[in-house]
Amino acid sequence: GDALKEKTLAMIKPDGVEGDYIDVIKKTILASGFNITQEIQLQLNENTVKSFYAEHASKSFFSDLVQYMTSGPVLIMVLEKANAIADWRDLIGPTDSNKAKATHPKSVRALCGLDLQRNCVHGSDSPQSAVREISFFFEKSSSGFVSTHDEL
Ligand code: DGI
Repeated sequence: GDALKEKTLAMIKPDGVEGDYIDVIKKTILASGFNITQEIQLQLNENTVKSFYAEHASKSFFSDLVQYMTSGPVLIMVLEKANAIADWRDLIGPTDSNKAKATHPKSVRALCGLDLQRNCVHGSDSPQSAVREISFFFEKSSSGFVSTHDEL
């Protein structure tokens, strides 16, 4: 029932949108039993990406990550089902798309990702991250959920 349902944040990153993978990824999501309860297409700006990925601010790849994530539009979705957080992480596969191709050939990153950085999709990695990331992009209003960012 509803009480067992969990929400996670999914994102189709710029390489996934650019590569025309939105339809196939959404079909995979729905065929795997998730409901897409919210979605919005956004062009992220530098400050938004820096804040979203704040935990990686000290990493050597941070500036590349910010440049990549602002290079084109993204599609952000809230996915809902029982065990949504772990199941979406399983479905997308390892961070490195090349590793995904080798070890998880049916995963989304194996099918749509290009390399370690351009891995086509995001998924929240824990219940804490899911709550933070969903409220980063969406807030509840009298008319339901609304985006906290400007739609494209
Ligand atoms: O939760 P994930 O997206 O699987 O991975 P993460 O939170 O460790 O890293 C966030 C994103 O940063 C990841 O999707 C791609 C990028 N990234 C991670 N490690 C590296 C990286 N990019 C580069 N260029 N080099 C890395 O070592």
